[in-house]
Amino acid sequence: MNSKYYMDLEHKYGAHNYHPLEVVIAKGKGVWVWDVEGKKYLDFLSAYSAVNQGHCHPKIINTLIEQAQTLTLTSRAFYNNVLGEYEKFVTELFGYDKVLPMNTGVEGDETAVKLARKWAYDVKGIKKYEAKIIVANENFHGRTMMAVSASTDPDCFDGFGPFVPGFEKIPYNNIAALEKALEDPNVAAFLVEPIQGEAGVFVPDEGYLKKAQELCKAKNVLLICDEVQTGLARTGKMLASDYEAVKPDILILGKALSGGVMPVSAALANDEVMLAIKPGQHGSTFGGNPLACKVAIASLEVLIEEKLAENAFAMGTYFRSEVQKMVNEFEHLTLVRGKGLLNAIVIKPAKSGKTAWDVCVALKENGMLAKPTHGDIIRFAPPLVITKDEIDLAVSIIRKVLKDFN
Ligand code: IF1
Repeated sequence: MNSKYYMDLEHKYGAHNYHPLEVVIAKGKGVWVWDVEGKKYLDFLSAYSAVNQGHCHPKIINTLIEQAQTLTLTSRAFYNNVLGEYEKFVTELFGYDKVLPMNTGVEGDETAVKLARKWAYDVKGIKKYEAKIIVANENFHGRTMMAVSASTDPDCFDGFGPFVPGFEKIPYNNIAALEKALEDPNVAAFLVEPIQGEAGVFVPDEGYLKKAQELCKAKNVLLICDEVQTGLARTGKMLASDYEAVKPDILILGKALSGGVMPVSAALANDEVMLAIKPGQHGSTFGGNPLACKVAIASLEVLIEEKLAENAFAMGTYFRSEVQKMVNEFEHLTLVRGKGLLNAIVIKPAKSGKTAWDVCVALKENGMLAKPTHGDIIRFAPPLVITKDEIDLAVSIIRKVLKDFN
């Protein structure tokens, strides 16, 4: 069976809600993946930052196998002997009183929004149902109706209304706009990504998050950080909010919380917020299952033991400096930006009509996988276990492709 067979199969029997690059991956190890023909590629997407620890990390996979042979799911109708251990580990690691375990990233966002609304009515004293959540333009929080309603991207929301009310949209990286929006006494929370991922790795000005936290605090408004993509060592610190010593009132984690092995997400908060939700008011069949909990502990331990935040910082700094040399050299490469190993380049379309998509196709042909976004942006986010030699190889592939791009 060749690649074409598998692509045809997906196309015929699967919904057309994605437009994948034409490569069929059959195996992964560390920063490398192999297609069904056996060709090897450097993975510069990491499943959208879910495989920060590298593909099929042995410690995580061994943990998975062991727990899968013992107990996988009990539901939350009963206690299990792993959940508490995980809850203690993750709350102590991030410094919160409590955690609410969910599965996908967007469920973490949903949980945070529900927590903020409940807290607003029960603790802050906002009149039912007038609570507002401030979000930033060009945000990405997932695909549910709540996230779609909070979105300003027509691809996300157009055609899917009626929308969930209660979201106030303001420009990102704009303190004056936040200050103005916070004048409304019905604001419960400000939900924000420390770096906007889907928007094209948009890094806000230094001090933005810190100032936002101060303003929120002054108005008794919760700061919710969506670190689903930026968290867990991706940007060169355990959390992107660590750069500004900001501890959000609600922290949302996902993706790499399982090393890309299964969907595991979490919302963390202190008691004043977390205890606003009472038994029976929120949950999920799979949230907090023993398999997910064991895998999450192992995934977090790998980040710490292998110093992946430090490696992401060092390799990211080196990668951007190498790519910056090419920005000065190649007309069609207009900029590189990012933090740690969450980076993006912007490609000016060629006279021939070629775009960032064609750059990604050429990268693939040369053994490197990356995906374009918004037509002209390419995200570069390899697993954090990447070495300097592998960065050098990636840089040489990018150089070769851009040299021929016209
Ligand atoms: C897709 C981008 C990445 C996220 C933040 C929550 C979620 C995400 C900050 C939801 C998800 C994804 C989902 C993926 C594409 C993707 C993405 F291109 F949209 F921007 F990562 F770069 N908060 N991000 O980035 O998490 O429910 O998906 O687990 O295919 O939609 P989820």
